Amino acid sequence: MELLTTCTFRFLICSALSDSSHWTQPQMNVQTSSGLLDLRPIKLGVEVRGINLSEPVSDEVIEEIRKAIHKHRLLLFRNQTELTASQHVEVAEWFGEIAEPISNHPTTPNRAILRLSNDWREGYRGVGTKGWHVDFSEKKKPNSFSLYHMVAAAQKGNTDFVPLNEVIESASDETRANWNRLWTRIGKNNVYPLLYPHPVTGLPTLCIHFDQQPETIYDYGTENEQTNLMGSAQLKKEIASEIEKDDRRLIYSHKWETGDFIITDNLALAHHPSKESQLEPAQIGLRVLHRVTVEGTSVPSKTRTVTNPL
Ligand SMILES: O=C(O)CCC(=O)C(=O)O
Ligand SMILES: [Fe+2]
Repeated sequence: MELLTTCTFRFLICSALSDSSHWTQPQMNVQTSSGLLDLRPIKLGVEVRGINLSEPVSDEVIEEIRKAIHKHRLLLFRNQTELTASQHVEVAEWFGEIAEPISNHPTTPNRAILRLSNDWREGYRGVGTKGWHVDFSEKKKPNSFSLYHMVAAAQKGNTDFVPLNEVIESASDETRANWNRLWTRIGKNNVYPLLYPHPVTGLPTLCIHFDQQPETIYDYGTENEQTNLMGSAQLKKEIASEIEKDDRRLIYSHKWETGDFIITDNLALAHHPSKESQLEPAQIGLRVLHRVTVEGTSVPSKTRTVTNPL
C-alpha cells in the first residue's frame, strides 16, 4: 500500500541521522516481502540474481523491482548479454516516462538510448567526466532513474557511485548546516535547494549539477539571502572531498563486465566515470555503454509530500 506522509525537512534530517540501518551490512541475502527476488548485497545496493531481462518478466516481479530500487538505490543484473536496445527501453518504461537524450549518436540503435564509448565513432566520449553528478539535475524535475547497459566492457573503466544520504550523514555538523542553507541557480529561474528530502523515500539527498557552474545562493527566499558567498567551484570541491574522504570509504566503484545492467535511483546517488573509462580502445579495448533515463516527477523542494517513506 502506498503511504502518503507530509514531513518537514527538519524531521527528515533527524530521523535519517538517527537511523542508518538502511546502509547495507554484509549478509548473505536480502529477503523481499514476497520472496520473489533473489537479492545479494553489494557495497552499494544489491545484485538481483536469476532474472533474464530479455525474457518476459511477470507484473509481480516488476512491482518488486520497482520497490527494490528505492530501498537499495542501485540494482545490478549480471549477464544481460541478450538484452536488445528496445528491451532496454521497455525495462526503463517500467519506471515511468522515458527522457529522450538531447542528441543521438549516429550509431545509436534506439533514439531513447544515449550511446557512450571511448571510441568517438562508436558513441559519445567524455560524458559525465567533469565531476560527481546527478544526471539531468539541471532540469526543473530532475530525472528519477538511470538504466545502464554495458554492451562492450573494456579491461578498465569503472563507474563510481556514491549514496548521497551517507555523504550527508558523514559530513560534520558544520558542513551539513552550511549545505542546508545553500541553493543553486541554473539559468534564470531554476533554483534548487542543495540539500532536500528525496521525493519518494524522504531521506536527505543533494541536488548537485557540476557539469555546469551554477550560481550559489545562501538562505534563498529569506531576508538574509546572499549570492555567491561560496563559489560553485569551491562548493564542488567541498562536496567531492566529502564524497572521497576516508580513502573513498563511501564509494562503490563498479567494475563492468559485458552484459551488466544497472538501474540507479538517480536522485539518491551521485556518480562519476573513472578517468580510465576514457582511455583509447588500443589501451583498454572498446567500451560501449547504453544509457536510458526516466523523467522525474517532482521539483526538488525542502518541504514536500513524500510518497513512500522508508
Ligand atoms: O561512462 C560512464 O561510466 C558513465 C557516464 C555517465 O555519467 C552517464 O552515463 O550518466
Ligand atoms: Fe551521468
